[in-house]
Amino acid sequence: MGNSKSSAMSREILKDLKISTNFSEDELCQWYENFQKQCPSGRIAPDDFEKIYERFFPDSDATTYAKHVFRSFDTNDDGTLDFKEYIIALHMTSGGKTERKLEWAFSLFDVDKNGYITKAEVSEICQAIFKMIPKEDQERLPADENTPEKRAEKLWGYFNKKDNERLAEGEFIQGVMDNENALHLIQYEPIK
Ligand SMILES: [Ca+2]
Ligand SMILES: [Ca+2]
Repeated sequence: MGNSKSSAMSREILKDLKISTNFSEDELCQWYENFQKQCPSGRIAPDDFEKIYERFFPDSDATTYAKHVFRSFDTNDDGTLDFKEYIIALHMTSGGKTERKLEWAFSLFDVDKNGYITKAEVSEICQAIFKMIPKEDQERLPADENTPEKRAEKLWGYFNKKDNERLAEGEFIQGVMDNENALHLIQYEPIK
């Protein structure tokens, strides 16, 4: 910071990202260029992030969900997203690997970042996800999934835990992999 070289990506970060994401150097440089253009300060603030979500999901209330997604991407907890966090986020949420997406989903549900998911955290994220579903789609949901409370109850049920127990990452991933229905409950996309 305070250095005019801020427009170039450091070799260290480039090397780091190549290893952790398998994106090519060309891809990373292209993304970096776009990132710099859209975000000259080099940091995405929570407000900017929420605006992006609002633009993408005009028919739903995306703010709460956007806040949680932001928190899950802000791995160093400094209240902004830098280029590295942005690319890791892109890597985790796009592309094919289900397990990688589930690792991210775990961090989304682990609201207080203590490495475990509680039933209260499941409820909180189910509320946020529910608001992402457009009103008319909400009305078409199955009777046992048409409120955030019912969805949280149903999702928690797949993990075979008591209400006061907590879920580790491996248990969360396994539970979702074993139950196709759990997979759709952790997302906001309309079903089929
Ligand atoms: Ca950060
Ligand atoms: Ca937690």
